[in-house]
Formats: sequence, C-alpha cells, structure tokens
Amino acid sequence: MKFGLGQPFRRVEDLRFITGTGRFTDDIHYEGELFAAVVRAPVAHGVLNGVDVSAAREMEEVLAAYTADDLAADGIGSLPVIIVLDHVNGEKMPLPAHTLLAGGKVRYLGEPVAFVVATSARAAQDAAEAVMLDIDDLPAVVEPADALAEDAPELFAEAPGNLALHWRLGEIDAADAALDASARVVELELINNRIVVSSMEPRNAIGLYDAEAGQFTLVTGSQGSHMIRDFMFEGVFGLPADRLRVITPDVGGGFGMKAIPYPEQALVLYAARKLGRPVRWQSSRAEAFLSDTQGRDNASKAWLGLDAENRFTALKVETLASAGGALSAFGVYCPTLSGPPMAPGVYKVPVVATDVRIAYTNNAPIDAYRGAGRPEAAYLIERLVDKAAREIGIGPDALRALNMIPPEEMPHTTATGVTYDSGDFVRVMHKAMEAADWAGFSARRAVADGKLRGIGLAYYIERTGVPGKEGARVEIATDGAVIVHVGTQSTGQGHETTYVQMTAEALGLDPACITVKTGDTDHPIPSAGGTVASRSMVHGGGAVKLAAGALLAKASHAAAKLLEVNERELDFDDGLFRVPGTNRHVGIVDVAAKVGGLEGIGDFEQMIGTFPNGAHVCEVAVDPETGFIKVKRYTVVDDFGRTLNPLVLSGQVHGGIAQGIGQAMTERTVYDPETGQLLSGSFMDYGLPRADDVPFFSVTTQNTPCTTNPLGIKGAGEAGAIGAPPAFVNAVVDALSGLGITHLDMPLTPSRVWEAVQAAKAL
Ligand code: SMO
Repeated sequence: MKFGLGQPFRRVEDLRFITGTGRFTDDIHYEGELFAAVVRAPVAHGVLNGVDVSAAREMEEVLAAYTADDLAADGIGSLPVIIVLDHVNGEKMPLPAHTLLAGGKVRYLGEPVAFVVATSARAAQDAAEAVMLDIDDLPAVVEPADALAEDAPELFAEAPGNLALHWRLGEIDAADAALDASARVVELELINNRIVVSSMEPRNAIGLYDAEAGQFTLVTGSQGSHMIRDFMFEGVFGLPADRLRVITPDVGGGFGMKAIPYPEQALVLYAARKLGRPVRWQSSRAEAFLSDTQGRDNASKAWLGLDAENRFTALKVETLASAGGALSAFGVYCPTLSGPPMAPGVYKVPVVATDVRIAYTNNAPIDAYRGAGRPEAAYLIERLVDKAAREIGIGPDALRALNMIPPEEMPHTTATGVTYDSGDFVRVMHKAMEAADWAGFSARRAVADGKLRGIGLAYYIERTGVPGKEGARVEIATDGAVIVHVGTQSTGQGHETTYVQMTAEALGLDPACITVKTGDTDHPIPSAGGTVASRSMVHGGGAVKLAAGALLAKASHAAAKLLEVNERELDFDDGLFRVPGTNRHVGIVDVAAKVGGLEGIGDFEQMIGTFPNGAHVCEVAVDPETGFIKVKRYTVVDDFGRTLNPLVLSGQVHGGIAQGIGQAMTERTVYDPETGQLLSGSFMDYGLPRADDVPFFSVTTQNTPCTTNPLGIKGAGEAGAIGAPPAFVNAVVDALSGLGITHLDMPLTPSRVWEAVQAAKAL
C-alpha cells in the first residue's frame, strides 16, 4: 500500500503553513466587526472597591465598557470547574466562583476586570487604559507552601487557609510501614517549576450573534470546538449548547492551555449579543504571559524504599501544588487524577501512597500543559531511581532493569490501580543505550577540555486519553471528493496528514482526493472529545477506522448489485471491487457516483488509556566556569504501539523534547514573592529554548502493539515532554556528581549551576 499506515507521508498542511496561507482566527473578518480589549488587574491581590468605566465609555469610537456588575445584572454565570474532587476527609472541595470579570477582589496579576469594545483595536486599547480602578492592595502570596502557612493572606472566603484541595491516593500509613521495614530509603525533594505554555499563536476569540435566530457563533483557537461549547456555554449563558456554534480554524499550538474555556471567549459572545455586531479579541504576547493558564508548579518530597536486593518496596510522595488565583477547568486534575496514579512508573512497587495539597496562590491559574501531571510523575520517579542507583553504587540501568515490570507480566496492574496492557521496558532501554553509545561514554567523558561531562537515562511511561467517545464521518461525494469529518483538533500535530493516511489505506484511495474537516460543532459527527492527552490518533483514529469500515460495507453492498454478484464473492483491493477470475470490477469512487454518494459514520469508544513509554538518553557538557550546559547528544527509543507516520511521529517527539529541555534548562515563571508582580513577562526575560539549545535528536521506536486499541496505537503527542526533564537533569547531576552534587532543581540555568558548583567547591 503506497500511502498507507506506517509510511513517511509528507505533511499535507505544511505548504499552507510555510507559505503564510494558513487561516487562523485572526485572519477571519466579519462585516461591521468591533474590537475588544481587556482591562487587567495591575496588582496580584487587592480589594477592588470600584471600576470606573465612565471616562472610557465617553471616548471616541468606544461602544461599551463592561464590568462584573454589568455581567451580574444580565445573569451571566461563571466559568466551569470540570474536575471536582473531595478532600481526603470526605468534605467537598470549595468551589469559589470563577467569574468572567473580577468583582470585589482581584487575585492575580492580569485577572480581567473590565471589557472594552470599540470600532478599532487601538481605540479599544486606549479606552482600556482610561478605565480607573480603585484597589486597596493586599499582601500577595505566590508559592503554595507560603499560601498554606498559618499567617498567609487569604484569597477566597470559601477556601479557608487557601486550601483548594487536600487529596490522597493510597494509604500513607501502609507506605510508612513499608518504608520502615526497608533495608534502604532514598529521599528526594524536588520542584517542578511553573512554566508558561508559549503557544506560537496567542489566544483569540470572535463572537457573533444572530438576534433573529437567537444563535451564537464563536470563532476561536482551541483544542476542540465541541469541548469549548460543551464546557462553557450553558454555565455562563444558561442556554442549551445547541444555541452556540463554535468554529476553530487553524491553530498555532495549544499544549493543554487551549483545551479550556477562558473569560474572553464568553465575553465576546456577551458583547456581540449586547451590541448586535461581531466582536473580536486577540491576545497580545504580554497578555499571554499574564493570563494564559500556566503549567506544573508543584513541589514534592518523596521516599523510595528498597530491600537488601535493591528491589523497590514502597514509594511515598507528598506534594504541594499551586492552583493560581482562580480555579481553572482542570485545575486540580494534574497533581491528583493524572500524576499520582503514574507515580511508580515502569517499576514494580508494592506499596505507593501520595498526599497532595493544592493551594490558591496570587498568580496565573494552573492547568494542563503537555502531559498534565504525567511529566511530574515521571520526573519524580526517574530522579528518585537515579539517586537511588548513585547511593547504592550500581548503574542506573541496572537498578532500573532489576525493578522494571517484565513483558511476561503484562497486563500489569500497579499498586496505584493502573493496568498497563503492554510494554517491553528493558528491551527498549537497552536499545536506547545502544543507540546512544552508552558504552562509549567513558571515553567521551575523559576528553580534557575543562568541561564536566555527564550522561543521563530516564524511562517514562504515561497514560494517554480521556475515557470516552470520538466520532467521525467519511463521505465520498458523487464527484469523487472524499471528506473526513473528525472532532479532534490539530494545533500543529498534522491531523490532516494522518487522517488522510488512515482513510487512504482503509479505502484504497489516492490521498490527494481526501480532505479532513475539523473544528466546527456543526460537523455531522456523533460525538467529539477534542485533542487532549495524546488521544487523537487513539480515539480519532479508532473513529475514522469505524467510519471508513461502515462506508466500505455500504460500498461493497452497492458494488455487488452493480456487478450483479453475491457480495461475498467480491474482492476489495486498492480501491477496486473485483469479481475474482473475471475482469469485472468497479472502483469505490464510481460506486459512490452511481448511488448518489456514500457515507460512513463511526462512534468509537475507548475507556482505557494507552501507555506509551520509552527511554531517553541525554549527554551534556557543563562548563564549571560559567555554569553553561551544552546538550551534546540526545537519543530516544519509544514504544508507541504502532507507527502511523514516522515523520509526523518524530516531529511530535522532537517538539516534546524541546519543551521538556526548555522546562529543565531555561524556563521558569518568576513572580516577585512580595508583590506577585510578574518578573518574567516577555521573551526577553523568560527563557524559551532556542534552536541552538538542543542538538539533533536521534528518535526511533521499538513498538509493542497496544492491546486495548484496535489500531494498536499508543498516544504520542506528549511523550517527548515527559521523558526529557528527568533525562536532562540526570545527565547534569551525573556531570556534577564528582563535586558531590546530588540534586539541582529545574531550571538548570547557568547561574543556578554556577552557584551550585561554587558552593560545592567551597565545601
Ligand atoms: S496537556 Mo493536554 O492538552 O492533556
């Protein structure tokens, strides 16, 4: 099969993107459209005595300036909290309202307080600056540990002590007992640093309202038009979801941050209804730094027990996490349901317990970021295992191999209740070590150029997918055009290519005649879950396979009639139905033309996650004089179950590694601890990795098919960002181990490394 699965088919969308002819939300314009600007809190914490919009409303070109009072008067509701859990003591977690505009108090720098609409973007911006805020400053608190301290300033009356959630997985007492009985306990405290998502295209929204039909339309960059509609609309407007159509055109990056609804998406709809004209809002980069949900931001203490034979006996983790100054839709998901179940990684650990406290803090809300909790779990266990190997004095690979779940024990249910269906971890690890020339490293380490060299190994596993359904519809029109409708949303992953490949293979068609349509709640598909948690190829792929199969069944029936044979006598290959032993045949496109078009619908359900896993090997050279780290080599071997397209797949892994190294080496959101002012509010101050910060990557696969997905696929989108931080930090710690350094917290910026080297030398 020329263009089928497994082929390095070139991305069909790239010509559009690299020639500047992509169509993003900001490229779409409507007659009579208005421009909105958001007035944002200039302080991190304060009592909002008043918002005076009178001067702004008087300005030329300005049509409206809305405050929380206006929204309340119109009965506008709050943003949703999708993940709601109980405290460990059984009490409900508090749910302070996440209003579209702040009223009464502001709780993070950049929180929206007013929404100004004018006939030009410039006029809206000028008017936003004319809105007068009367705020009494309150002390701010930006670190979860500080927020949970006795005398901390309280953000929400509903959340005493700033405790958003106290949650637990497993029995702490049992873990303590198992640790007490262990021959050795290895301890580690580490920080998973707060980072900005940095999507290439900042957020945006255009609201339209058809007063006659009472219908809203929202055009917005998102990770799934259906998700945004279903999560946000009813709760905010009190109207049934079918009154809103959401359209998502091309999107420049989401990484979890665009999976959730934002105030501005609801505000453009509100303003469009009030003003009877389209209202558009485009975030600036500065606003993105302030108001996009951010990732990670938790600190953990962990204890790993080992017996006399170095087998793991128990793992206990205590985590403090930040929620930020408002509870985002999946705000509590990452450090609870997502990360802790994956705490034991690929190892047999009989007893595992995690205690998590999430605190409200005066900074941007926290939500999903590429991996959304699983990177934290992988970072923790892979740093811990590495530290254990160093304390014992055995190779990091040897300790891992000793404790890895062997393939003959699959499926394996962890102590945290997760069932891995498949995987061959030792084999993948050894293949990666071979590809990285692990054996040759001691010679490379010996190079006498003043640099300290180190090699780091990390083995990640993650759980992909959100249990549920995904729909697809495949149509062949009478003119031969093939359209695939799916509800997942590419934000750069190349879905137009991968779904075309799947459909081309299933129907034996030329990829050039297949078009993929996504990003519209009006698409005729039975269900849609959007693109999160590396689920698109697993769930959307399953849906497309079902839909293509349904279409093929109809086509086969029709072809048998046309060829006047029993359907069972037909062969189907390369897009043709043939009667064996004769020259009678008909193409599937001709069948569609003769019967007035064909369609197939798939509604695929997968309730079990897939478990991509793999080994990352990172090699670094650290300059002890400057603290500068050069990544010399980077090697990955992944188990993605089945490769659909090796080009697209490596692209996913490359991007993930860059983001993972970014978090580990250069990225960190910095708020002033006293005032909560943002000190890293632009790319001048925030260290996004650049091309020369990373080497060429060696990325290959050693696949073991997933047994719970009909295509055998394991999700691949987040993987690179999960394996990279522990591999990188393990490598740097290895390089500095001669100085007695056993741990460094991310990001390993030159100053942090230099200071650690100086401190170690002074000892
Ligand atoms: S971080 Mo994702 O969109 O689950």
